[in-house]
Amino acid sequence: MVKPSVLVTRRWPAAVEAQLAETYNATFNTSDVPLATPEMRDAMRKYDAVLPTVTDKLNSEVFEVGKPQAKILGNYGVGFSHICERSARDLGMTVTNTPDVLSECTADIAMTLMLMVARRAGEGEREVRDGRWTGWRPTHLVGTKVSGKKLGIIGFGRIGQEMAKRAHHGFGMEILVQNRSTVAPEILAQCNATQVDSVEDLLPQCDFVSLHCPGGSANRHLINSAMLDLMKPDAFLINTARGEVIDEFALTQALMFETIGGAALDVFDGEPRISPELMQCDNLVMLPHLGSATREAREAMGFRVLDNLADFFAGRDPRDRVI
Ligand code: 8YV
Repeated sequence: MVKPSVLVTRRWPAAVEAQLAETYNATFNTSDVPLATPEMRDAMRKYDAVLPTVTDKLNSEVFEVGKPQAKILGNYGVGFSHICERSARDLGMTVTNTPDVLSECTADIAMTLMLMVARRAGEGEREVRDGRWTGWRPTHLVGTKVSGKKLGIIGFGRIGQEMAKRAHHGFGMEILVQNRSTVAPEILAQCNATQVDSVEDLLPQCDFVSLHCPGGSANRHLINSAMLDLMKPDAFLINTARGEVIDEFALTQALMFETIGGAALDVFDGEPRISPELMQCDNLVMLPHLGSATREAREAMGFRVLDNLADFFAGRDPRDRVI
């Protein structure tokens, strides 16, 4: 049997690339530079499967190729708001993602960000490296205690639940949850969490708010200036979900006028571009989209894509089919 042809749009961990090369007629983007729209359209016409990541903007234009050769998009990552869902559906394409295997590591990064912003770790590191540290004093870089505080989690899927476990069992935090559907009582009970009806209900009550909902048009600017106004003046906002969930202009205002305590972001609207105004905010911690960036998670994500491809090419419904 001829091996199906697959295009891998970015470099993946070596062990996964080796497996892909063995199983498929695989083409790798050895330059690791994101494909431009015309190249992505060519890929749709040419390969049986295209394996994109968050850096591939698969908007409706990319799908305007008549009858594509590609029947499956095996996305490397759990979020897929970079793929135009309607176009993929209209063309009858299958889209899969890689849930579960990155939940713990992404929650670890959310915890990292929460601790860093509360304890002013970014400011401290910048001070030490700049040679500005003049020594210990009782009033130096005094932050906010995390243990025992109230954490609001927006989006209580797999990553949100992992965050709740860490915060509740590790740091004795009280957990409030907002989720689009009702969360099963036994899931809430694992962290003694309480579900509230809306984001508006959640925000005024919390010392920390962590975003774990999907991106895309449904949640674009979910956190806007009206929502930021509902937060306590000393509360912190953490985002490891998608950049578009926050109105970054409104966040910049809130940080500059100190209407909230601070923010910590792993994702940005239009990343890797970051607005110069956001860069100026000292009460902000920023990481370059590191949520799933561990050897373990990145390999597991790749092998999960391989599982999905194996199912698809064997005529089975892939376990992680999202479209
Ligand atoms: C991935 C992520 O590394 O899985 C996701 O949705 O945000 C990241 O952790 C990235 O999206 C890879 O495509």
